[in-house]
Amino acid sequence: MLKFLNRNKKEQAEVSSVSTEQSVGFFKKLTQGLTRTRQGLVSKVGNLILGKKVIDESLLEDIEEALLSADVGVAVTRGIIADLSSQLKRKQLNDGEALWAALQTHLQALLLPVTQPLHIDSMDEPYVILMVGINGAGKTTTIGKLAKHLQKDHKKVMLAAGDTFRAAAVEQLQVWGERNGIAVIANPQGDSPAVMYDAMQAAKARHMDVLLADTAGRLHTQHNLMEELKKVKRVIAKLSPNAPHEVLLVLDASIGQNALTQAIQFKEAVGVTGLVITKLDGTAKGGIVFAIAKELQLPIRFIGVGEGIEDLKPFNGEDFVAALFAEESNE
Ligand SMILES: Nc1nc2c(ncn2[C@@H]2O[C@H](COP(=O)(O)OP(=O)(O)OP(=O)(O)O)[C@@H](O)[C@H]2O)c(=O)[nH]1
Ligand SMILES: [Mg+2]
Repeated sequence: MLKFLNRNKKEQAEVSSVSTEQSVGFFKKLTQGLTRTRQGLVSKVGNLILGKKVIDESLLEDIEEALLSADVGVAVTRGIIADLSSQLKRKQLNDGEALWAALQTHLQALLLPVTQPLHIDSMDEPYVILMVGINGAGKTTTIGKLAKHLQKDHKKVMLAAGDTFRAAAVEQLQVWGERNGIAVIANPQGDSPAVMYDAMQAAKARHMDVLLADTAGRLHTQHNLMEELKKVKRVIAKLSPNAPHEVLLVLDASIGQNALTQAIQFKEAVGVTGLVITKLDGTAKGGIVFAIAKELQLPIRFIGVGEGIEDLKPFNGEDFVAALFAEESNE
């Protein structure tokens, strides 16, 4: 149905940012993963545009509603509509195709500043990545996927079982360790700072490139748990002054605007350096990525588009928007 609006879009995406066979598969997976958000946001907007002969303010109002219902957020939506409205006044949006293109351009521009892939370029051994976030956000799963991603990049990776609260947390991480064929440092008697101390020493002794540290899920309101996280950071820094090199906040996209609130609170409490947005598959609230980009101004390092080991993708705003606007495939 959106074919005329998407003319050349697929080809463009494949030429501009997707050149190798591997990245074609990547783009396909991303497109599939974003299906529900595309249906809730882009297809809705596309249908609105298709139904109108003239582009006018009332169409922009309908688009505004569609953006808001996909969790794009008030601030981003206002910005987009104000922009489109002024383009309309300047007679730059004469047809549906121009409006469609303007919307994509605006969305891509929003994601440009937060498209900053994780580069593990430190001379330190190991490069330490601390995973934080609320219960069930996807921290442990992301560690499992990230370990795979880093190993493909020829990095030697070790895991630290820093979630000492939940009964099955260590076993869950050990399963990911086995899947990746890598060591998991745990300490059934110790608290999280003690585990991290052991893991740092083990990773140094075995010349690991990267140490991925799991932590227990927590809310910013749980004072003792937030203090524990600060202590974990101090223990790591004592053994390696620049570490942790990255504090990755894992956010569940399916909780929509709540993810934004959590992120603001974690950022203030523990100094987040990057984001992972999980569960973009199976949610229609993927528009939250735009709100997060605008409000937090933190690099979005990776996105999760499934539960499998391959379902973590380095974030790229241009690809993300291209996948959102891609034609529905029947494959
Ligand atoms: N569909 C989908 N599910 C995901 C994704 N990431 C994680 N999950 C699922 O979300 C659930 C929670 O993931 P965990 O990794 O255990 O979350 P956690 O943040 O470690 O949770 P706690 O340890 O309890 O704080 C699991 O069932 C995962 O398989 C994703 O990108 N897509
Ligand atoms: Mg966990």
